[in-house]
Amino acid sequence: MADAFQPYLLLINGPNLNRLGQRDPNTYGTETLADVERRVRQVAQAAGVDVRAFQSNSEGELIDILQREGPEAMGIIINPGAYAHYSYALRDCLADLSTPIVEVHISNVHRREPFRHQLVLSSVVTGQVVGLGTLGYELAAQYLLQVGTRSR
Ligand code: CA2
Repeated sequence: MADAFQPYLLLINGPNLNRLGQRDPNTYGTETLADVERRVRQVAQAAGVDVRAFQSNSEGELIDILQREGPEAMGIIINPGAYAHYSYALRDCLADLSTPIVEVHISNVHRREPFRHQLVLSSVVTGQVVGLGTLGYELAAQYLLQVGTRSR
């Protein structure tokens, strides 16, 4: 007999976020990516939901993961890194999904360099959490767990 389907959140981190906690604590805090993934897992597991976490520095790999894991996910948390500012390929990929999506930015990109003010994924995501540090990932998970539980 086939296993019962286990609901999961998809947690995606883009380029350079593997370096979280290694430098620039004033901008990105002191937590590592492993810390962030652990915190999101704790929130999800309390609701009986798994987390599939991926980080990649490559745009194509991010798109492959989203195409493969996105359609069946209960929700997607994505910090696209700098791709958020210019990747129309990632935008097309997210626009193709009907899964709820929360875009997270650790720093308040609107208070930083002008090139970071443009967020090209805005109109294809459900919502954004910007500038609340790594807590933003946890808040995104809480939102997606509530929305997903309602629609299940
Ligand atoms: O604020 C965010 O979460 C960003 O998505 C982070 C990206 C940046 O390009 C975006 O404009 C805003 C960069 C992540 C770089 O992360 C590092 C963290 C620590 C050490 C080195 C890189």
